[in-house]
Amino acid sequence: MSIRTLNDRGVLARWKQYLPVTERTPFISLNEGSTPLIHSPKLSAIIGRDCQVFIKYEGLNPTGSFKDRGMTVALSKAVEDGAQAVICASTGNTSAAAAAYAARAGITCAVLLPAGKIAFGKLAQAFIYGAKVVAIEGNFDDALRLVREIGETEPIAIVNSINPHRLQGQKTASFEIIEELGDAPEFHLLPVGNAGNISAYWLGYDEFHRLGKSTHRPKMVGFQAAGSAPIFHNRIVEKPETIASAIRIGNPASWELANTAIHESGGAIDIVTDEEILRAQAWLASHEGIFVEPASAAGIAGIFKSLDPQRAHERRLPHIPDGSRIVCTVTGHGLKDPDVAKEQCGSVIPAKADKSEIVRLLSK
Ligand code: AN7
Repeated sequence: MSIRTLNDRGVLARWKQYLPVTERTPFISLNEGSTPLIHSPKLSAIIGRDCQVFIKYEGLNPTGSFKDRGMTVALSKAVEDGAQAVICASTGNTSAAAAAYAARAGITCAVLLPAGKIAFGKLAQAFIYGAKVVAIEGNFDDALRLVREIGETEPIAIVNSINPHRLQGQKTASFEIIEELGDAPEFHLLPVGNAGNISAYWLGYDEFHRLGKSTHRPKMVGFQAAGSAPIFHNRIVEKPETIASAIRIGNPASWELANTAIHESGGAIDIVTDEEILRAQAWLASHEGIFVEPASAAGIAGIFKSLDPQRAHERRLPHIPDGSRIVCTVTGHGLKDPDVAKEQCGSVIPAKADKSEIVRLLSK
């Protein structure tokens, strides 16, 4: 088997005809993408009326989040253009992906992180992949502003989603979904932070629809954390707060593109509270065996919110017709943020190393 064949599953190899690939583009890849689309019988039953819910499990990408899809394209193009170094601001996952793909490319990576606000697993990744990790006094929005300023004067390529190659790579998730379902779903639900991903999915759905590969485009429904919901409130949030640190963003870079996706598709932007996010995270793990980080559970929390009669007056999710297919992207792996899982659900049963005591305790 040739090495080429072994590496033919990455985003660039699989979807190159839809990506900005030239003869000179190196494929900086870790075989990202092609993630599982998992049917959720329990969520389908909870919604009822013949609706089917599918989970796009992006936590199974090489660095544990959807960011790898965009980063393989961004790093490949940066290397093609002769870059020696890349930089990004991040709430954690972008920095993990940038650091890994920069390591793969053999170039330098610098990441600007809001000090004290990065989940432990993501920080560990930036360290071990060998990035220069700068913790700034400020939030993600401050870090992104600084990255833009540094990019203006320094010889370093920005790999945040303001780099259009990122969204190009991320749109391939829509292609995979259409290929697997045989058509686009009726609804697509996902968390929204810097708003690149909802914009990228819309690009992908739109592109495949225009190519005749789907009969329609889904309604795009984004969920922000209640304390970090600039698009929902239509104003910048100066001090965003949420336990879902990945989406603790007050001034999203792709705000306009996300609004286009939402309005053109007939979708919506809604909010979920930290409590709803944590409940959905624990539910998904304990009922479907899918462990995601808190931010990634926002779409699942949105499904539960949409079914709560007490909240009917405040929700924005459009009516879901009978027989709809609903895809919910869960964006990052649960092991990214072990501390939250431990704090929420970490209770042990203390016991002596004694069989009968253990059996007695377990039968309680
Ligand atoms: C798990 O890593 O912005 O709306 O700097 O890590 O495309 O920003 C992460 C975002 C959802 C939101 N879920 O996606 C970063 C960063 C997870 C994430 C989002 C992020 P966008």
